[in-house]
Amino acid sequence: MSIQTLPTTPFTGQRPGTSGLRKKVTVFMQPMYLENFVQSLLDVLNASGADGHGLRGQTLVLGGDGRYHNRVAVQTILKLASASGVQRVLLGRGGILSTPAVSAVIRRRQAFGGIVLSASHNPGGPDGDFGIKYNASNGGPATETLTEAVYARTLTVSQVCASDAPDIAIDTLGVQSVEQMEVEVIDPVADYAAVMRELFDFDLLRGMFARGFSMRVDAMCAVGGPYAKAILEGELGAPAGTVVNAEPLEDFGGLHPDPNPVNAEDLIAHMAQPDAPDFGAAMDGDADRNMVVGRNFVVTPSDSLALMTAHARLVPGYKDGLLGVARSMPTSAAVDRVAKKLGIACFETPTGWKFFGNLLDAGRVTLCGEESYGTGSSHVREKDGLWAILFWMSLQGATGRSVESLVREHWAAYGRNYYTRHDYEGVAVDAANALMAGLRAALPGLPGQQFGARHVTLADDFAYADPVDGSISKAQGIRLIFDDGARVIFRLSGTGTEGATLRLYLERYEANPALQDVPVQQALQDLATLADQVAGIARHTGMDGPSVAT
Ligand code: G16
Repeated sequence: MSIQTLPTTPFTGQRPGTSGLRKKVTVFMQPMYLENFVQSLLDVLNASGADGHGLRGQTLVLGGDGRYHNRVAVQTILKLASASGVQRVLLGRGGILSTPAVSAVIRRRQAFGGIVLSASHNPGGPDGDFGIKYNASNGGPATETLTEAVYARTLTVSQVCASDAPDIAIDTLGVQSVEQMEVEVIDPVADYAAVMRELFDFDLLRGMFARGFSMRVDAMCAVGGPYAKAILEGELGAPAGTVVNAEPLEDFGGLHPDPNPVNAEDLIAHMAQPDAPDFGAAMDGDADRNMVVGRNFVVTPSDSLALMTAHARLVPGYKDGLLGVARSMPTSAAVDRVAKKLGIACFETPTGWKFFGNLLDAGRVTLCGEESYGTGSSHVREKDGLWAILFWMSLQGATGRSVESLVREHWAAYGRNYYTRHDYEGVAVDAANALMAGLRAALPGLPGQQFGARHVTLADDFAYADPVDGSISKAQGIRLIFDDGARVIFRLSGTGTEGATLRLYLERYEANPALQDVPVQQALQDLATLADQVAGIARHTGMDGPSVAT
């Protein structure tokens, strides 16, 4: 075994997006593509490490969502890490670790950081997507400062250092080595399950299943399966078969592992049947997203965050109340109303879980959430699908109420924020950029303009000043806010791998309980029309409607 130095030349386009570097598998499989990116990351970490020691003597966590190329990439990364002075790698067995589990392991084992192999909810398989991201010692996604430094390094990287050691046995628990570096293959579930036991009343949940509480969790053939099976069926006594699509497959069984009503249609269909279980839920590819479903009743992620905030004290881990809450800008303002009533701070951040990290670290917030089916708390520094499922199960156990009645009670108390997201997928990049540029140019003329019964009170390109480190993030999405509180938001997705995806977020508030049961798309139709009027969506995209409306 020895360390080899291999010459390389930079690839363009290795700038991480909303959550890491995501590309087609075929792109990642090009010789040196992954190596260049990982070498750049290791170089930056070596330059930035504490005490000037960089990665020397440090522990990294490594694992992924099990998608195609995961197992090969793990071996490649181990060989590069060993050449970079890393002392120890904690590797999930089989190369498997969910995103929240990576975060939990980093925190519990006080690792230097972790590498997550995932393209999240993006489809997998040889023709699908692959991805890689770095999480720091707080367990959370790397800051923009770090990802920009890595990107800069990818533009100049000229050599890769790697061990020529043989592959290790990633399916066998225990300690092996690559050169001087120890690799401990760990149980991917153990650390994560320990965190869940600290937060939830497992006896209460066990009692619910013992009394016949029924549940269907769709793991979408992705990494959440082993976690949900071990905790729900193994530890809490849920009947076998409660977790479906539980085995992680390299191509997610052909599913699009994005837990929304469109892609998790099988779960929605089950929950609409007369004998539907009490509670339904789904998770995405790397198990950080969640969708909560009652009997024939889907909970929007924004409402989920608002309800969790309102009832948090019912869950043992949050019995002393919340320090504050945070939501991404396009997430509905439902949680703002709850925070106001509770007298706690509510922060509005750009899209991307990384923006919550500083607030959580500084003890300014306890719960966070996003419209993109993500909720999480200070227990880790990622959103967490199974945690959200256990939280909602706990709320049902503590109140004896169904998902639907909890949500309807919430609307009656706080009002309803009707909310939808329209995705225009596969738009030509130039057309999407032209649409956004047109909107930006129109911003100064919009405040005060009248659209039907509403007029615009604020029109801007959202900028965020991090209240902890003062960093400024500009151009995070166009907001139109109206005098009745309605909002229309436009931004381009930062997680896709083909063309551009325009996201249009529509929201309006309804205080009157008698008017809270209108079908969502109908309730927001006038705002969709207004959005097209202002941005020329059909004109720019050539599409007469969204590809997905959730
Ligand atoms: C990632 C980020 C989330 C973000 C989401 C949507 O989720 O972690 O914070 O809300 O992307 O991003 P976009 O609208 O740019 O596509 P995930 O689950 O893909 O890692």
